[in-house]
Amino acid sequence: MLLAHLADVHLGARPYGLDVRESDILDSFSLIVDEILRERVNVVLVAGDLFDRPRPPNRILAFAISQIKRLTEKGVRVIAAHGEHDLPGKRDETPLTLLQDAIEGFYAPLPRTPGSPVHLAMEQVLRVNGLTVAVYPGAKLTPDKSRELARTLLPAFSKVLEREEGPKVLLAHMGLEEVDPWSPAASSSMLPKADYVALGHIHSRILEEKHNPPYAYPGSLEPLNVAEMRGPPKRGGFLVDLSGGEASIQDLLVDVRPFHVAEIQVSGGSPDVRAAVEKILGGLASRKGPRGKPFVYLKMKYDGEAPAAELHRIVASVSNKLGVIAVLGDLERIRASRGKLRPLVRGSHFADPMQILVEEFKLGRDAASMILELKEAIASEDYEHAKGIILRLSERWEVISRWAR
Ligand SMILES: [Mn+2]
Repeated sequence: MLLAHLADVHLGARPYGLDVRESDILDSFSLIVDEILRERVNVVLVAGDLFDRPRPPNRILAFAISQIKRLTEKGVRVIAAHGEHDLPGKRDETPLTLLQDAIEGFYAPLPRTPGSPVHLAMEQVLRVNGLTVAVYPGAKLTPDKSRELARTLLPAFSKVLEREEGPKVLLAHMGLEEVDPWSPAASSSMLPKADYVALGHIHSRILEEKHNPPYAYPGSLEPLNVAEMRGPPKRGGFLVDLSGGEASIQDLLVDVRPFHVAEIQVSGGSPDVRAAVEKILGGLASRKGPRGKPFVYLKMKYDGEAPAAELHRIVASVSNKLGVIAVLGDLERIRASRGKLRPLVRGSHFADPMQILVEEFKLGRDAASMILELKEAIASEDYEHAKGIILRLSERWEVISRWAR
């Protein structure tokens, strides 16, 4: 019994508003499907956030269908848990339940009827190709409610899994206390006895092979923001062999576009900026990978008169010339003689709302991303979801205001 474990693929995401980064994510998914087919995997587990949003563009849905069918048509079974990004706030079909109805061999169970935890757990347990998979139901809940759900549901899963013969796994999109300081739903000691626990939600790569049961987070398939660009560039999933007594776990990796975070400090006019940007990007341009040009996130401290739009133009033109994909992600204006000025993010043609919230409103990135999520929810008239975010924000407000620098 060979499993592939993926999570946090975020099909449809467009980091920094770049078409090329949206395509990178799709290409990486298709490459990992190649790997899965090559390895002759029996079952693929996707631990949530297959999609970046609950109503993905139709072309993204079409892409997902075609890739999943490459697997199911070869007899590979694919089981997905729901992540918060896959869940519309209102009562509605999710993209995963649509795929389940459309593709034979793809499963994404969600509870249909309310019932006791054990009844619910039973409904969420699948038996596929000789493997028992308990699929933790995704739900948009406040942190308190999600902890409450985990407290009742995880023991119920334990009971149901105890009765099963053969290899068994838990598939869940959930933060654990050991690895998630922000909104953990449970601790690793609450995990049911299983041969492997396939998790998603945390975007960094974590493997706790010695824990009983062993659990892992593959991390996001592609870095979705600058925070995810830090750390080792290993991206992909895990290959889990359950043929022996215990899980034997290996990396199942894809080469992604090389990515770098570069910081420069420049003073003077446009020619000085151009020279400095040419120097730093020139040094990185040669670091191509199998996936081509590197992606560079540039942070600039600038002491000079050139307007932000001009700085963005310089970065764009130098990147073109040198064959890199670079964005001026952070711009901080400094003036040596008169101390720090407020960063000028207005008037830039690259108006990153995240940057505005962080730089202008001095919010932490987590708070900023919740506010952006709230904006999206309201724009898509997803008031249930909006309500959930407001509750989360209000519960965390003290923490958030302490984060403000
Ligand atoms: Mn995610």
